[in-house]
Amino acid sequence: MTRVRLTTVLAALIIAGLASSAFAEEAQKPAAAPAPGEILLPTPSPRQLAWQELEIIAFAHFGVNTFTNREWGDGKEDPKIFNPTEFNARQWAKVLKEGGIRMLILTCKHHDGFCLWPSAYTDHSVRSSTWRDGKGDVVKETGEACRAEGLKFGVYLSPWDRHEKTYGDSPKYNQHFINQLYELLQNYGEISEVWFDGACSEGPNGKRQEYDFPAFIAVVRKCAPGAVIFSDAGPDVRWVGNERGFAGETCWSTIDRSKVRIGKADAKYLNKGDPDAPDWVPPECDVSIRPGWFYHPGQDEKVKSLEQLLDIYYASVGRNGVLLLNVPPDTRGLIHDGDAARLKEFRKVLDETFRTNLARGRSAAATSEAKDHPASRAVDSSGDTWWEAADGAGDAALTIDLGGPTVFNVIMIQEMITQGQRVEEFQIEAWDGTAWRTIGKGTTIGHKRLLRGPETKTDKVRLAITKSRGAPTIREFGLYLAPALPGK
Ligand code: FUL
Repeated sequence: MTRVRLTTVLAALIIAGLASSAFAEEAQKPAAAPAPGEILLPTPSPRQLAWQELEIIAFAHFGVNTFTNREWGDGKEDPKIFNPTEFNARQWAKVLKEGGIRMLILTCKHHDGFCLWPSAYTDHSVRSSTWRDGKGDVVKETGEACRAEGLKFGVYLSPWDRHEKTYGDSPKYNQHFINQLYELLQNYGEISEVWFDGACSEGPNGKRQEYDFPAFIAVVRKCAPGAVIFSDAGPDVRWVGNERGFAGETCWSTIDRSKVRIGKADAKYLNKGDPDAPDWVPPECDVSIRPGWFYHPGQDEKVKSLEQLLDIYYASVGRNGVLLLNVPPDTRGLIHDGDAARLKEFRKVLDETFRTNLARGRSAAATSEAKDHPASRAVDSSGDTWWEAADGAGDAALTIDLGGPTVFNVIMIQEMITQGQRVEEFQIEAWDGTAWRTIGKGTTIGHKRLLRGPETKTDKVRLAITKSRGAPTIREFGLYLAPALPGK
């Protein structure tokens, strides 16, 4: 929590529901009541901050569906069909690393119940497959490959299990799921994210399974305290409300978790977040590089274009989210050449775009400055420092003198989110020699806000924050010149 003095909003708006929490184990210590004219803003935990810095992470959907050419298996698949001919997790990790991706989340068990590790709690796993005479372990090799290439490793364990016969007998299946969680979290090195899908159904007994999410979360906290937990309702990171990879134009890192039901979430609420809510649960934007989540040979020509990937990047990372891009391995157990080549192109454009911050080290001035947080801190390329307007200044501007005519077409703004998310409305102006001309407008900023536009040539740029909960904090401000895309 961070305290801010208000000038533009009423304290009562924010403080409502502060202590509410969907999961008791996560409940925050009650904060001291704010002084009149002050509000308390939620702030991220260290594990949430580390996750947000990753910016682009990957999903690998791999399992029996890869071999049946389906998206959802029914649990009746013969495990023998799982037989990748050239399985090489190191190739996945290398391709992803070259794409600038910082973590890989593997579908250790999808809805069909087939386990990519030799679980002691079911026969429906790699142990019963043809692959390596049943002696292989995809989770082990993938975790090791990630570590060898410097990637973090995360696990997707589907609560919905269409194979397991105890599914629907709620207490029994919850214990089964917990047993499998323990296996994954205790035997495969450091796990940095655990992904809980909300899908739910009836089991063979005709009863609907009731998942014990608080118990699942407690196991993760115990075995992998550094891991962020994903679900519709967090507790650490939330679904963005669509599978297209787009966060809302307005995107708050906060939601009220007690209002979100996992598997039945209000997608619009998750897409935008909720400025008046008590829980810091930023959005993770999942999308596949192909139409399907699993590999289908018929989709080899349907890998997303460079333009589509860039649109997704600007609408996810550029709107305060983390991009979770699915790159599904094929029946050989390799990432297909087409997907690998596209990732390389994508990375090349991002590297070229963000190599040189044209505002870096330029002279900066602000309408007001808090002690120790002068305007220059917004252009010093340090992630640890920030410009902050003087206490209570909810309407503030930062002006950068570029030292001569400068051309750019991408603007980057970051708030110092350790201080909470504050900015509600801003505009960017360029000096045209006689007056300030507005070249971009937006609402929230959060960890990162990117605006793309036509090329602007100017020698002075101003970030005017027109509405904010307390004094705005700007960690970094950047101007970039993105290259023209091939063929454009
Ligand atoms: C969904 C699942 O049903 C899809 O198969 C996929 O795993 C996606 C990421 O989540 O809810």
